[in-house]
Amino acid sequence: MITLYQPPQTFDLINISPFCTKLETFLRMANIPYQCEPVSMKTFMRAPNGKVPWVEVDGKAIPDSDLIINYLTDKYVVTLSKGYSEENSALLTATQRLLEEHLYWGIGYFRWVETTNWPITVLSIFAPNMLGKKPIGMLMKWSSVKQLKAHGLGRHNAETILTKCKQDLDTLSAFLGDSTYYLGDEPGLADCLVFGFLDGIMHDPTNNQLTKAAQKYDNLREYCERMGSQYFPEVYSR
Ligand SMILES: N[C@@H](CCC(=O)N[C@@H](CS)C(=O)NCC(=O)O)C(=O)O
Repeated sequence: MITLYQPPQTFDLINISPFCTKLETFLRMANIPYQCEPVSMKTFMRAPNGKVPWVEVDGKAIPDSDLIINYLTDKYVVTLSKGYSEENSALLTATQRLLEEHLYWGIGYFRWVETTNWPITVLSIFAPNMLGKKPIGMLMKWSSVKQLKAHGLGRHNAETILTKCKQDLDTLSAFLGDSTYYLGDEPGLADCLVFGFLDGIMHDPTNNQLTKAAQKYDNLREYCERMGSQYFPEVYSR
């Protein structure tokens, strides 16, 4: 059985980490059995790259949502990306870079920096009964500010960052159009990715400016509800 190490499900979010939601959506879409292990400070020491998610499978610890998906795709002969044309595969890569290398940092900025609600983000990361959340949370906020500055996006003001993030949302919305799924009529790997990020933005417990901006895109909001109801009914039937 695969053990998936990630933050626990909290509030209305599937997971505070979009990479974890992406991976868990993949596991469910591909019908791969797994068990979740909510990450604690003790287990986090075992994270191979110092990041979530990671999995233990076949006696190995594997980090990185993409590496894990590739490993499991080979192991279980998953066909979720097999039907994509060359053009759609290219679109998937471009969308992945947009989400993981740009919009992700916007999510972080509005969760940790722009809002006074950032302690709520801390509550979404750890199990409710975990001790020492406050100092660890402050350390995580400090680290997020530092990483955002290093990335570069965090050097702009909130208005500019929001404008840049809205360009990403415009792009996702235009690609999705009125399709049921991101790259066609059938659910596929691209949906694990896009849904992972949209759930994190739409249901961010800090209800920040980016969340409010995203909720104005009817097709993205409806897509998120559709995917959530299909793959995470226990969270979306709230
Ligand atoms: N490329 C990795 C990215 C994972 C990642 O950035 N995880 C974040 C949470 S969303 C993390 O663990 N950050 C902790 C840190 O940077 O200290 C993947 O696809 O899994």
